[in-house]
Amino acid sequence: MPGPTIEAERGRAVRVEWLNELEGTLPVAVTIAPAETDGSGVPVQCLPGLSGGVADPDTAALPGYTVTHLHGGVTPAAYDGWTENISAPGQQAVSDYPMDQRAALLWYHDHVMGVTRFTVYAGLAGLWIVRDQRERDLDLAEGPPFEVPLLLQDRNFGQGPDGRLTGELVHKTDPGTMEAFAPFTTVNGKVWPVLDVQPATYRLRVINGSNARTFRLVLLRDSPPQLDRITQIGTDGGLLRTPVAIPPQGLVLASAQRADLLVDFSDLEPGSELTLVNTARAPFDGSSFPAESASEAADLDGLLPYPEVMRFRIVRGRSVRRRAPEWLASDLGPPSAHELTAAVHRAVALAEQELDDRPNVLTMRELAAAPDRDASEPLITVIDREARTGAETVTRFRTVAAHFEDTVTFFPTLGQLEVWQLINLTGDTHPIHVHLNPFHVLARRPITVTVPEGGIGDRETTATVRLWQDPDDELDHTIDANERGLHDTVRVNPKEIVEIAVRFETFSGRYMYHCHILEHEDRDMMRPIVVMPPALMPFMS
Ligand SMILES: [Cu+2]
Repeated sequence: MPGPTIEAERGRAVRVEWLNELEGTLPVAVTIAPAETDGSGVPVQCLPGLSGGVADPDTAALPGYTVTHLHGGVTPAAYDGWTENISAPGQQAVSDYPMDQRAALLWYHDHVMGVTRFTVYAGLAGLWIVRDQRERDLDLAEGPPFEVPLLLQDRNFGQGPDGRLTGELVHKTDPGTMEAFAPFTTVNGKVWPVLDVQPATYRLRVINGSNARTFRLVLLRDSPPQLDRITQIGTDGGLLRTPVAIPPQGLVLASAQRADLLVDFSDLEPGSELTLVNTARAPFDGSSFPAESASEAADLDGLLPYPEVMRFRIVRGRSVRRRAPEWLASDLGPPSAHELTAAVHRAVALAEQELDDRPNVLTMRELAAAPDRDASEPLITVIDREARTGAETVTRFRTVAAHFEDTVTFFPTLGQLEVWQLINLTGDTHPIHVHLNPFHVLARRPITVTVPEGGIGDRETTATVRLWQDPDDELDHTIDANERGLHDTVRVNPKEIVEIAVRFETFSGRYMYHCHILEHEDRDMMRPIVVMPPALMPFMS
């Protein structure tokens, strides 16, 4: 873990024969612990072992089915890894990746319907780097030793009778938390590793490959934060326009998000050490934590027993400082006002349905305006208020699809700009991933959400969304400087609408969008989209 890193050159297609040679059954003990805390009040997810849970027999018997998705790849639909196009052990799938896309850090991972949280946790993931000449012209580090990919994941392990970790992977949830937030952070498959670095500028390609955990990364020397050493040059979709500082509280990466960083170790004496720590509580809801307190980030209630991620140890070498180029890329302008007006607008509500005896179900509820409503119909009512006059505008939406297997309602036209509103009705942050083309984050808007008792039904949604900030809401709902690039995954915080602009280009067909918290994706926070060429649209009944 991770799988082999694939390096591809922009414009040179890559064919991969994905041979499923998995033997045996899922090598993960999956359990729901009987209680949220142990006898001394420690949350069981902070502890190794099964915490009194029984290993689930269905997952223990699960053969190695796979379907591979290249996350961030601009890939024809047939090769994109549709979640139900599954290979059994002994079977194979051939995928052609055109690689006609910007240089970026991508990753490939399993996407099997209903069990992605287990297959990725078991290790079916790897990195994929797309290179291009423009990056070379900028003289950015390429390959070892100065370019280092870092795949961050949280993992838990079995515990023997003597208290030692057995090394067996454990996916543990509890009756109050349906996501697995494992206590140990691994980097490229190793718990809390140490990387020897020369006194030089390094290019770190960081990706959060965790099932559910969000990281907010802070670099420490002894204890003061060292965020000034870090310059961010790229995101999910490759280079930003210009280098940016990371946010003052640290670099936030939710599941599947990536950052391309230049980190300056050039002034450090051999023997010095820097530690990378995580200050984000779990489940993550966007709430803040000052970087100055990062050395005290451990928080059992926040399911963060060990903030440690990794250490950098300075070794002897010639001091080489590379400054970030002033300009990085000019090919990622956001859409113009005119394009936005002409765009197709769609709305999706992120909803969590509480269930008594089973883990909650999360869904992406596709909405349609309901001017013809009747008074008894369950609707999402969106209220806007003009600041000056107080005049209110009311729009009502009905839910037209919720579960993955509900009928398709999103048929984007190939080449046409789309604006999607992602309305979060839940209490947690969801990293929403769209397959095929990367998007721009247009806006984050604070909202006040009211959901009546029973408002989130199996397919019906009743809620009121006011387009102004809840007085109890302390989030600032801004777009960070490092979010002004191209993304394939965006965090949608509680009490927030995120607007994205996406243009599906080059390839038509059936794709998906979903929450990248794998426990959410598997428990139905995923929907199909069908991209259609404009010439075929008149023939769609
Ligand atoms: Cu989610």
